[in-house]
Amino acid sequence: MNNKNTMTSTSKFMSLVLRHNPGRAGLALDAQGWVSIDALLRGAQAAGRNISPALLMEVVQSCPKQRFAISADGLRIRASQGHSVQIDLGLQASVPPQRLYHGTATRFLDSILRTGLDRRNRHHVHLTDNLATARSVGQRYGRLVLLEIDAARMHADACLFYRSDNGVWLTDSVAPYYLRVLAEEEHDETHHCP
Ligand code: HQG
Repeated sequence: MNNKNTMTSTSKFMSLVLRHNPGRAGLALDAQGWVSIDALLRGAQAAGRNISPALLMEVVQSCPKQRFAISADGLRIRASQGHSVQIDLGLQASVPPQRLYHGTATRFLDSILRTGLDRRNRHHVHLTDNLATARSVGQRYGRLVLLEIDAARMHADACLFYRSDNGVWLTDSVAPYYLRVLAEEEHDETHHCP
């Protein structure tokens, strides 16, 4: 069992390489974002990081968000979502739940309500069906504001949704008229009517 700091810093390094900067470990991702695990471990070593196969497997398996996926043959790895480099995860469009959520910071709110949610540096706007996840995502950037997205209406309007392997809902953008700011008393899942 590796210690928590080692696990967190390894996970961050793997996210950096597999989502944003494969060159950091001298790698190129294939068109679907996969890279050989051996090459990743060698590249990490060359970049001054000692990641053993056991540490890599522990990071993959214990990640609460299941950020990484291993190929069926066990030889390759990729990030399940969150990329800024151009790859095609090969996701099929899916029917979203009626409502989805996005947590963000109050300082972004004016801009979001004016122009909608856009994907910024990532491939997609990230949404969740889970208020607790939306809360923790939004809190990373400052004072939390929770947005509810009328996903049923977007779907009826032919907007496409994808669900990543680790359960994140992805879409290209969300126009302001599909958004509603949740009042603070709606922030708690247990008080929220379906
Ligand atoms: C905001 C984590 C102003 C948006 C999570 C967000 C997620 C706007 C920030 C994943 C805007 C982008 C992604 C607009 C969007 N004006 N601000 N028009 N449109 N924004 O980190 O969704 O831990 O790229 O609200 O679980 O926060 O990395 O996206 O605050 O799934 O695995 O611009 O990251 O996963 O921030 O988080 P991000 P996100 P991991």
